[in-house]
Amino acid sequence: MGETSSAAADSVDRARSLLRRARRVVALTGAGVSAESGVPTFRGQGGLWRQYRAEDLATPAAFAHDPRLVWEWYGWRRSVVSGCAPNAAHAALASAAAAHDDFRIVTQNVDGLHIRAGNADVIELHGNIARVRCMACGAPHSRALVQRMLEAANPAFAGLTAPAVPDGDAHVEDIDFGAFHVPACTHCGGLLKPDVVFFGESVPRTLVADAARSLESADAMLVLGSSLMVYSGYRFCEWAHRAGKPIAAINMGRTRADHLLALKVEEPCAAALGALVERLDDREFAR
Ligand code: BV8
Ligand code: ZN
Repeated sequence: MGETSSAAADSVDRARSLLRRARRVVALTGAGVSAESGVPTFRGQGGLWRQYRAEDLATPAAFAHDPRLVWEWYGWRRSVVSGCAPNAAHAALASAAAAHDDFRIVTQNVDGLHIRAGNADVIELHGNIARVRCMACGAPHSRALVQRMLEAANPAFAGLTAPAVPDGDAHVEDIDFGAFHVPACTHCGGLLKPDVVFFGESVPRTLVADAARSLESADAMLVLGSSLMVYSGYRFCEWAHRAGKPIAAINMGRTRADHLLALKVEEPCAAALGALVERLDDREFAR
């Protein structure tokens, strides 16, 4: 177990006893789970939405206005994520989900690190930047195919990587993105977009229903590394609270659901989660 302060060790114990009584658990994760892998968060210190405007980069209107800029933005984020590895928090969650099929992970993250940590059936509410989808017919396209199409249509961009720099700004060579050709759907010629849910788009109903079913049969909910500022994540806490299910959070700083939490551990996810899940087997109901 990584070092956690004594007060935190005490709240980890309280979270552990809350979990000990739970037969089924749903864990909702956010950017804080990936922070220790080096993936930028959104609203905390150095957060992406503190440096960039989501309205310019992550809404349908932004994409309609300048698809090249949005492609560049997700290309940069993909290059940052591809240089990151899952951390101990992802590993702890993957082992808990592997050992207990009644331990379900629902994530707001689009970095794919839960999958890379071995958690195959994670529910990715907001999509995954490694995937690409057609805006018109919804047809999925493999990253590799799209990369080939991007480079064929944009020889000047071949192999372009936008290394992340400490101030979070992507310094790309001064290439004229105005000449950038956005790839078209191989089925209907529609516009291809990174397979993420833009602000203002709805989270796919099938994902919401799947997550809601898991929450309905759960006895407790964990919130891990999320400010819960985005309603599509926060509403699960409202549902859990209304159904009388206790919610424990591991999060540094305030969350939108602080008033709904049974308890909160203000420690980094990697250390606190390792401690929390190592005893999941002690549960009376553990198989
Ligand atoms: C919806 C993919 C119904 C994209 C994301 C029209 C335009 C604009 C907005 C709206 C709009 N219509 C409706 C909205 C509302 C909007 C919303 O809720 N806005 C909020 C901000 C007020 N919601 C939506 O648009 C959603 N759809 O409501 O559908 C609808 C449909 C049409 C019309 C009306 C309604 C869709 C939301 C999905 C948006 N896409 N991601 C991309 O990533 O590029 S969500 C976005 O926030 C992020 O991408 C991220 O996935 C998500 C959640 O953020 P967090 O994960 O919580 O991250 P954050 O940085 O905030 O917090 C991290 C926490 O961890 C911090 O507290 C930090 O202190 C802590 N921490 C850091 N390190 C650690 C740590 N804790 C522990 N350990 C550590 N080591
Ligand atoms: Zn299409």
